[in-house]
Amino acid sequence: MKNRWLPLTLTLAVGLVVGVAGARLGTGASGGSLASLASDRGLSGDEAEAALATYVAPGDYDEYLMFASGGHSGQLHVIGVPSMQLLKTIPVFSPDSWSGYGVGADFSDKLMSEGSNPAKNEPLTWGDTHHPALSETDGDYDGRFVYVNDRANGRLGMVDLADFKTKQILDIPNIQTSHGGVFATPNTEYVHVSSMTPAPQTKDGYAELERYKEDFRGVSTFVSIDQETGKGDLDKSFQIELPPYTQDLADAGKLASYGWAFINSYNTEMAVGGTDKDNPLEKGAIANDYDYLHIINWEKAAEVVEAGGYEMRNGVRMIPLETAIEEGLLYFAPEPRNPHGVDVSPDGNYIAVGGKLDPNATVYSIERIKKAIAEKNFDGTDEFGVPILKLDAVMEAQVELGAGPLHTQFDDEGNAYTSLFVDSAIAKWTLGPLSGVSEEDSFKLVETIPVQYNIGHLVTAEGDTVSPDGNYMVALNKWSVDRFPLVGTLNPQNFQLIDLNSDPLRILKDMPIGFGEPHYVQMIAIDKLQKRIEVYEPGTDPLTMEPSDVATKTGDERVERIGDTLHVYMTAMRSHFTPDIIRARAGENIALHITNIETTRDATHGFAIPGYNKQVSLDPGEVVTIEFKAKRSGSFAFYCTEFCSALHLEMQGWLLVEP
Ligand code: RUQ
Ligand code: CUA
Repeated sequence: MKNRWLPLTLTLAVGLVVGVAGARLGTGASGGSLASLASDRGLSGDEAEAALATYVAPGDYDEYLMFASGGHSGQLHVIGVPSMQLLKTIPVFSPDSWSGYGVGADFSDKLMSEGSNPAKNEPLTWGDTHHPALSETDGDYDGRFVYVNDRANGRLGMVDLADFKTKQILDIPNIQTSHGGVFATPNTEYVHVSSMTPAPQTKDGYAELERYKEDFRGVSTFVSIDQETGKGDLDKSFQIELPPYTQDLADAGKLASYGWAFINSYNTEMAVGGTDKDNPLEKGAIANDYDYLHIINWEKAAEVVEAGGYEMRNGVRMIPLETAIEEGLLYFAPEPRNPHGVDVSPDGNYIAVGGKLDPNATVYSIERIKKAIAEKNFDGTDEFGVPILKLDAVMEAQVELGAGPLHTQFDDEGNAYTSLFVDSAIAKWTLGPLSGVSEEDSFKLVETIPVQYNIGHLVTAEGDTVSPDGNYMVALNKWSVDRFPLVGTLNPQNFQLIDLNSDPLRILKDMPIGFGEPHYVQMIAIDKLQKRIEVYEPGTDPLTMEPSDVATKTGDERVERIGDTLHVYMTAMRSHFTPDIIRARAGENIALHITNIETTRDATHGFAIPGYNKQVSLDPGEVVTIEFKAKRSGSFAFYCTEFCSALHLEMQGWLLVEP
């Protein structure tokens, strides 16, 4: 889709900036023409044009939203495009005191502890979000849910896009770390998470590194998604055991390749590091010329599981490696050593692998893969018995792009865009005839655009769907070097907005990312977010979105002592908590059930108690329970933390804990 604004603003901006049109701004502070404003600000014509192309007027909305992982901040960030403004941070694995997540609201504490398997872990209060995956219907983003993995602990978080809150943290059995293996299948039947470093599949989770080949295994997990709630259901999920290679980036087949999944691997050498200084892990792991693209038939795997072809392992159905091989669920294709991204073209025909150590994008086609499988066109097996498809038989093309190709995204015109980490650039190249490109133009490098600096991922508008929009691309750069003022020794990273409708490509805007290390991002058209609500139905438990058992209506406020717990049923309304004086005895358990009875958008209250490390956010209609032990006696002034009204400062009360 070509952009609506472009022809207009282009003419306007160029015209105005060069002073041809001579139009005047009515009442701007400068009072001058756009041309003199641009020159006063020291902007070139191109820069002034870029400013107009990304400007979202006050009160207007962006066309797209990006969901950006926040790396080891453990959060997800919502960013508008083209304005590149941060709209919101959604806490997933790490506490956030603004929203009260993990510092008081019972539902968030419950969530975090559900995702912390005490048999396996310390209580986890942070995570490393890497790869968000928006839910899909027919291969298109549908705006219902977004999922993101925890690289550090192999967990999956789910955010409901009705209220942009985390609703589930799922601890995935049999894997320890997870990296890029996250994707939603085209109808969100499953969200996939695979292990990164293989984990011992022994009873106690311990194995000697000499037994790496015997005891360690990679695992591909298909988390079954409840279509109503968006939650993963481990009982309906399944895993596939994989050889102990490092399984890395992954993508779902779509349309032509529906039902298939693709995972890159490295360290098929199974190097484990150690004291041999002549053979450190990073050297041992690059010895082979080829690693293996894992080709998984998940649709068939689901049938095999239903037919009983699994064993139970730590509460989840696991297809053993031998079964996966016997049933034809798993094949390998050679890929140039230590590749990085694997990305499926919008039509599902091509699978592009980023070389990382190889200057090429290697392109496979699903047509060739299916044919080679049918004809058993194998080059033997790996040492675990997985059939290896002949490279010649499955490879469609190699396109030389530059140094360090990582990830690939797509537009609506048969083009692919691959990030080049070493070159700090993006290469635009063409797909093949099956994506509507003429034979003679197929698989050609079109142009390269430098970015600042060290790009990891990149994202195009709706770029992982069956129908990308084109329009915009964002480079997610790891280093910003001198792009921003020095603000200490830990520097922001740099998102760069690129105009896909210009020829050659051009950078429109830099956005400093000073709130985490973003890894991957997905970009969705804002009008697809149909599920969003303004306020909760009065008395809603945000975790279930159902009426809460402890919701309180006006006039129903009360205090009840049940067992050794003091239950306080409280309402919050501008500008009063009812009751506002609570008497408790030292050592008593307290459960404050607070209902925000407001029905107006934005009428959020907070509730904080000094000395008890409790702060919650109560959005309109929301019910939150705060549970704690009144360990210390004292007269504690609790208060509303949101400036909600003219009498916000008067919105306070007392917790009197008698000695
Ligand atoms: S991959 S370090 Cu997404 Cu390029 Cu994670
Ligand atoms: Cu309620 Cu401030």
